[in-house]
Amino acid sequence: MTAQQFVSSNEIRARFSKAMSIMYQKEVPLYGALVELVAETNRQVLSEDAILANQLQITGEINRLAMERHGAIRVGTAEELKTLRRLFAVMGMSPVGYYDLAVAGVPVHSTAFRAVHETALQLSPFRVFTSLLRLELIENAQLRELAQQLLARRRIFTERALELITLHEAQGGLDEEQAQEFIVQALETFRWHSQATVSADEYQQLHDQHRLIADVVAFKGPHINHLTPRTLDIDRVQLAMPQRGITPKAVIEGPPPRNCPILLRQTSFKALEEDVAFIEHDGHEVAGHHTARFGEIEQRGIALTPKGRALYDRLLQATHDALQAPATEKNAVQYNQLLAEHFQAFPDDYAALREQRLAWFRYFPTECGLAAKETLDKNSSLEQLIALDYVRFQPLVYEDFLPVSAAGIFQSNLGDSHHTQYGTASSRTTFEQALGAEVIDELELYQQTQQRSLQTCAEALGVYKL
Ligand code: OOG
Ligand code: NI
Repeated sequence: MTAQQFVSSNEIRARFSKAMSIMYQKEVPLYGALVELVAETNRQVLSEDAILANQLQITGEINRLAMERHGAIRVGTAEELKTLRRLFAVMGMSPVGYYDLAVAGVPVHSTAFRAVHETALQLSPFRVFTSLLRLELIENAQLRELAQQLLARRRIFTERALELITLHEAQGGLDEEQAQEFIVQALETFRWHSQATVSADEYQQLHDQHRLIADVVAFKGPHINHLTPRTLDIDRVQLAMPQRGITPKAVIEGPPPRNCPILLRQTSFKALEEDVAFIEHDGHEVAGHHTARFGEIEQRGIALTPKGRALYDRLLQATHDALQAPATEKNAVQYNQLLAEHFQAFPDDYAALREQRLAWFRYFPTECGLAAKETLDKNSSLEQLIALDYVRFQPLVYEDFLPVSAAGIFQSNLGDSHHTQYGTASSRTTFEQALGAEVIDELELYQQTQQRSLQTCAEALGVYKL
């Protein structure tokens, strides 16, 4: 079979994320209502803000606006995580970044499976925040044993999905029919099962240890726990949610509203209480509830360099220190004020962000630059070309997650009663061993994308080096 007959991994990812979205909207109708609200708000923003509409056009962002989504799952064993890595590889998704959530009282560590090249991201930005439960953090030995047994017993992938993953690895791709089948089979792993694999009593024990543990251990598979469309105005959607019968979390995670958005702002609606059936040891079912699945929205801004990120982390920490308590409905106004005050120290125009090397950019040759190609000094520097308006820059969008924000999203969906502090040090190496691969350093990816855009400019304008 030749490579031409294979469906591209970008195409499989795009189709898969669409199939997942349809499945989730059916499973959680309130998520469908959120998607509608976001689409409406995006249309309004674009019609009001011509500059933004134009910028999204230039960077090609406009094409992926409606499909911008991420999801999240939680798995229980190294074996499950390893196989997920192979499954996501079929869709051109690699593990990027390491997130330690134990420091925030959530007994998991995580990575994000996503496309890494800007062209692939443009075709489908879909990514999956994937967490591995840290069983060693369950203090009760008996309960830990029960969790291990339950996890060892379950099979979260269909036989056919596993065969198709192996086939993909052997032949280097999947043809049309195989790709279609793969999407159907892979989706099964993420489906919701209302029938638990434990008795009501076992569920309660797991739940009492940590709600997240019950969510990972007590079910047949790692159901997708939320999906996330992209909004152009998160504050507007946050305000509009209650009018649609959607209850948002208390505060938006991440930086405050800005002229030049940085990193990632997120908010979610609270997880729904859903009917489940527990299975007693004599085989009969008992009705109960489980609360895990929700909907989220995100607004992405420019990716920050290590220097910019250090400044972000410092200002966010200072905000939390000043609030002296977790952000809740009660202190939300105060939190937002403190956040805005502290972030005044973060430059809010792209030229300053670039000059101070706080953020990553993509560079584009201008029409007049291209027209001047023949007469241009081949030794021109980037700054000279920018001053001549031969080169312009656009923000490079942040494609990853933020550990403090992720912890906030987890916590708002786990009930506010859990603020356990775990003593055990996290370990990226342990995570990578479970994953069976190293996670990619996201900063290198941004640097490479910026560098590639400079290279393209240099070639287009015929200058030696940028
Ligand atoms: C993942 C929460 C983190 C985000 O967007 O930061 C997350 C989870 O609840 O499993 O999705
Ligand atoms: Ni999320």
